[in-house]
Amino acid sequence: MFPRIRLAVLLAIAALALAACDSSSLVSDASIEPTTISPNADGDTDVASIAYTINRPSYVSIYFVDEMGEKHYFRRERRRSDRDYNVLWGGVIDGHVLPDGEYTWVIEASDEQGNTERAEGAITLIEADTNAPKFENFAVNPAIITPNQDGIDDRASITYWLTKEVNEVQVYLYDPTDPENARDSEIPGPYSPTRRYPLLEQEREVESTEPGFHYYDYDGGIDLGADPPQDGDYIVVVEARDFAGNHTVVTSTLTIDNGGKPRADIVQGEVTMLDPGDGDLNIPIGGALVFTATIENYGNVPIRTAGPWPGTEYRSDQNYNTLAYDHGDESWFEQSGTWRFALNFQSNFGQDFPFRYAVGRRQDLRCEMIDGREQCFLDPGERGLVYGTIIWTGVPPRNPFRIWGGLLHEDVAVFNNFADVQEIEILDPEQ
Ligand SMILES: [Ca+2]
Ligand SMILES: [Ca+2]
Ligand SMILES: [Ca+2]
Repeated sequence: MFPRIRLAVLLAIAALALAACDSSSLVSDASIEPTTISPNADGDTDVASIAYTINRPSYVSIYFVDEMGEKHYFRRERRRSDRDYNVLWGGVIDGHVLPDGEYTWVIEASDEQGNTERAEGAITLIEADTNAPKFENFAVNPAIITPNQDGIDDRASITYWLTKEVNEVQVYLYDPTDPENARDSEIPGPYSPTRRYPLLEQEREVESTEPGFHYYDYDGGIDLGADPPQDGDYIVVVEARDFAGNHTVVTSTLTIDNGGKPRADIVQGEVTMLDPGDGDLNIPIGGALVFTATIENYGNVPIRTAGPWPGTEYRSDQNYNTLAYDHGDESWFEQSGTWRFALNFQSNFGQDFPFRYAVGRRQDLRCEMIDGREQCFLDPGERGLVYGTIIWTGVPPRNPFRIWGGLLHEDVAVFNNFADVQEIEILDPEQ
């Protein structure tokens, strides 16, 4: 008797449960508030609050149907567990504010069995700011850079005119072949790479978010001491989002080649100097000081150099600039990014490091024509031999005096300054 009653009760409960299940909707209590919004970032009814309840685990889409019947998806088939939801919507779909008009909002839920239910209502958009920011005259120049501080194509300029004030601007490079940047198909909306190389705008009066002309000077970060991104093809991205939520992206390409921090030294810091007449460091007026040194490129990128060439003779009243004039060779003047070995001395009241030389003989270097000019490089791992002669035409104000070597990276740094300091004396036979 008892078991039979129990079975009947159980069956009744099961039937009730099934009935309840069938009759309870997937989505309930859906609403949007307010039903008119003005998405223009003026702080007044810019966003609507969308509330709804999911009663069984479902895939939920939220979209807006315009007067032409076109669907604009805000959420698409997102997996949702059973609970209450509340989300804000400011009129933005895929980075663009929808234009003014009457829309039908739809919240659509589908369960695992393929049952689909909808809740819907009306929302009106007025005074919508659909004026997306624009980057006019966006340009990346040149398209290939060699960020290695040799003064040739070390930097790219990225320029554009921003048409309106925005909330946020981002400018960055990314490597499209980097697995870290693989597109996640689960994440909707604009592609957003994970590993970025952000660019900083030059300091200037106009903030990056203000309308007007903007200029980024990109050197791979090398002047700040960072190693540039490894050689390869990169995508340059500039993106902005205005206060209403309009999002604009422009892209271009930039190739990095031979990028890296140049590194070179005077080998063992050694500079051999002597009076070739008798091998000491006492030099009669009109006599010579000869020197030799070896330079090694121990970095990963070529270093650029220029004459005067090893073997060049300087008078002590000359310097590399006067020699450049005398020889009519403008590559001998100071040049940004050029490496030269040089001698400097105490009480030298002229040009700093007046006696400059290429960091090797021609046979130590690789020379090629670039933009119509011959350029010479000491390649990574190579050594260059430097030697030369200084004829002392007079007695310096300080005598005896110290003289030493240095490795100049012109307009960047002096390396190995005070290498092998030695004291020499100029002898005046009249005294
Ligand atoms: Ca508003
Ligand atoms: Ca370069
Ligand atoms: Ca001597």
